[in-house]
Amino acid sequence: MNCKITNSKLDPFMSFGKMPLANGFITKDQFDNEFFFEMNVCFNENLSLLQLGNHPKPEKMFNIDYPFYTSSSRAMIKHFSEYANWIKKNFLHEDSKLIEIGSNDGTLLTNFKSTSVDFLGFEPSETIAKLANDNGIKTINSFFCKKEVDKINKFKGNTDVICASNVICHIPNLPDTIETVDILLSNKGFFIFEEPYLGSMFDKTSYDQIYDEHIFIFSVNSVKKIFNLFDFDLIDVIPQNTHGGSMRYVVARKGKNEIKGSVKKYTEKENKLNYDNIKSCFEFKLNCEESKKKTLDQLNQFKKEKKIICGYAATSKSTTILNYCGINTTVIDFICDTTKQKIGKYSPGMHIPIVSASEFQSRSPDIAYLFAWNHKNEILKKETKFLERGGKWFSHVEI
Ligand code: DWN
Repeated sequence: MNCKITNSKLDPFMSFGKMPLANGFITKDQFDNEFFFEMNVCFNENLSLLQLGNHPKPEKMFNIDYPFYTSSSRAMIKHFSEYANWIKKNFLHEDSKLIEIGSNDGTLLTNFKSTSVDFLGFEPSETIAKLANDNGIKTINSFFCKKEVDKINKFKGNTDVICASNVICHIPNLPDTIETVDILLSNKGFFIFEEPYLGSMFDKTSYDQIYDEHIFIFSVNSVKKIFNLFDFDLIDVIPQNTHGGSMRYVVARKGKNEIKGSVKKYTEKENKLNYDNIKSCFEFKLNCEESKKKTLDQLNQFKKEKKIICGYAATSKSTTILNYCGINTTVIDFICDTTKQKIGKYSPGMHIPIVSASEFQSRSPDIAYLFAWNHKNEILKKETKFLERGGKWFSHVEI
């Protein structure tokens, strides 16, 4: 296995075993032909970078069937409206150009519709790109990569902000992405992206952040080191509450901006906690094993008590939990979800039926495994009746 940035040889520090596609929700007739890969995790100490050892090709994951829509969470719609306002206020002027990588259904870009900013999204899923275009958000249905830049000549060397959210960690050929940013970004432009944060994952033992699509789990040290290789500076980092703990990174051409104190603050904090070296990975591995045991003990106890257990939200993360812990329909009867593309299908690998959110009430489960624990506030607020009638929330992370 080789580092996706430096090509140096890496040995995995842990394996989660055979994993299906995290968003590979399937029908019954597809059970026998399901795709699996061995999900190993490696750490490049030179870059302080946690990454998958092997993974499916991007085209296998992000295609016409991709079923995740950013707008599926109201809290995330609000977050992206605030994120857009922050970008407008700090980085844009009237004639600015802006590109979003992996713009999904346009939840962020829609906030630029009423401005004079010339904006554009790149989205590889045909269905989702079409939805965005139908809603008036100009979206190129493609991966963001060097071979696409000739289609957008006016943006070359002329883009003030290139941004992304929960996307850069999905791109195995990150060097190509950074070189594409280099071609498109203006001399004084900014590359801004936010991603699940390694420190939060280690803190919470939220190992379910690791799945096929999350090729990298970034830290401040790793982002700083990667971008330095390409003549860019990491100039600011801002922690975010989204997705169980994320970090927003602001990157600019080398030497063009003052580097804010936040970068030093977080690199030093990470160094103290060994997040910059493999020691923390070994500890994380032990924590994952302990978490798996605890989860299974608790679920088995619920079963002994004859409780009906369901899953709440068929998240990508749940694919890791269910397959790593070996939880199938003998434990969880169904998973409810709001996404119409998932309802009526079965969960990847463990084949638990996905049902509509309305069945959460009609089937009266005793226990709900909150797979979207990152949307806890939003979900608990709308599901108050569940607790009132004696239901109990469960998760492997503290909720
Ligand atoms: O990086 C990624 C993140 C940002 O989003 C992707 N690789 C894919 C996706 O990950 P996820 O599936 O773990 O995302 P969420 O946002 O934790 O979960 C989304 C799912 O949860 C959707 O299927 C909708 C469902 N959901 C629900 O059923 N009821 C969500 C909410 C808020 C709800 O109330």
